[in-house]
Amino acid sequence: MNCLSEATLEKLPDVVKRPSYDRSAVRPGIVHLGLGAFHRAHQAVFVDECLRSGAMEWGIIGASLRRPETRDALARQDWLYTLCTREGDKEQLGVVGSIVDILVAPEAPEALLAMMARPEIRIVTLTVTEKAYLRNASGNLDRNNADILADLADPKRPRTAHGYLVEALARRRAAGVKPFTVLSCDNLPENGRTLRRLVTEFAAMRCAELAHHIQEEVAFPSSVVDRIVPATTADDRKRMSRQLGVDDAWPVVSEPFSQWVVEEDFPLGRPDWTAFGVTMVADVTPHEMMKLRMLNGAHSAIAYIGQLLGLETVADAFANPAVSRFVDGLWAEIAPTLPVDAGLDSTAYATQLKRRFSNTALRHRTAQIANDGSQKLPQRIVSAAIERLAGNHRVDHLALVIATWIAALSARGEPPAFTDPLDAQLRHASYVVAEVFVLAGFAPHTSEMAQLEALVATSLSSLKDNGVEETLMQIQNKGHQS
Ligand code: CS2
Repeated sequence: MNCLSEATLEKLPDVVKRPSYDRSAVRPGIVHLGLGAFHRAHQAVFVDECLRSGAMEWGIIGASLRRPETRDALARQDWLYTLCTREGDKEQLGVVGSIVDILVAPEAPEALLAMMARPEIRIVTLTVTEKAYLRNASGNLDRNNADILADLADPKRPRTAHGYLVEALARRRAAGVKPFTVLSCDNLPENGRTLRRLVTEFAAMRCAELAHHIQEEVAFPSSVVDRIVPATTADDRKRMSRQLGVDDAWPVVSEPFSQWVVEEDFPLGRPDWTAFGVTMVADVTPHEMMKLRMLNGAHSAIAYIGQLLGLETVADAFANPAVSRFVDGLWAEIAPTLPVDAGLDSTAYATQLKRRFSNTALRHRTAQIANDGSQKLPQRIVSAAIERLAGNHRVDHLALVIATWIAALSARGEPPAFTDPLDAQLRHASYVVAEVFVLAGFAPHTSEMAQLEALVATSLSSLKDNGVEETLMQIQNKGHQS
């Protein structure tokens, strides 16, 4: 079978949407760091819409910070790939053309730095995942991280996103080129401000003046991204290639829903995203809290409970009434912690989430979401629990999510079904609650944190003594009594 490429686009079935623009006329305007499936199903699709409207100066140069697979697969396809959106038995295929080149950072650090320094690059977007922000237990830059130290020693061959951003910004400054806007698209609270703080801290280890320049001159708008994008499987690839009539070695699968809320701070301009469904705001905080706590918080709960009950996907787990009732109880604890003045409706949001979590066509594996819990739970679960405890409110469900995380970590087989950057230390600590709290940086040690730790320990004992289903049932009954 021929492979997907510019040459085979015209052979695709009529129902498949494809780039309607002349891709040879697209000029790069964005560099994206962390070229995973999420970027290709989200930001690249919004940019594709802009290119369709004729704004040809916003092509994306994708950069993989680690592995070459995406570049290797897409190089044969003129960087084209298919996005398949699925819900129930509805499926829509479209070819995305907004990525115009891919660099693999470890192979070509100089090429990536040179690209980022070019004046026509006005935005650098990132999806590098929570752990790549390299925060220590207090949320500051982990100055002892081996990659950070390597980037300080050899700034021309960075390993970290911080290293690339700082070296590229230094080169632009030296050449009198205005800084690009840095747009974080990771699931972190205040992702732009957080990244600014970490990058400035890193720059200060190189040069105080450079740190000052970044602090004062570089825009780091925060953004909230949302689209459920499970890892693509071999079955997906086969199915799509069959439907396309050509081979696509690297397609992506997602739900139809897609949301992007972005703070308006782009000194060098930006694509006209608002015309294509992006919400531009002055402050993303209310959207961010709702998304991180309601969606991602529930996702983590479903992932760990699902792992403990042997349920493979989110839809499988959510179809279990004990799990969906638990999630309702969790949302009831979370909703009052959300800002009220932004006019966002958490009840309508929860109703929409129920439908999204029930999408059986996605096969979003609980093991995939279970990864990196130590990096995810602070903003998804712990912060809401602490706020509630400070107001003397119950946190049974929030505490149980943390307990299921610890239980699922200790019950992983070999090879482990999911991993965590703290694995070595967590194993060493034998998954004892107090030690896990310290390692995961669930600190500072306030009275609320001590209370939470005690509640998690009780929940963990219940999981061990009574089993998962019985514990879920008990929590439900407690809710009715209180
Ligand atoms: C998930 C997210 O893997 C995870 O931790 O919770 O990737 C989630 O699917 C996205 O944030 C949805 O927008």
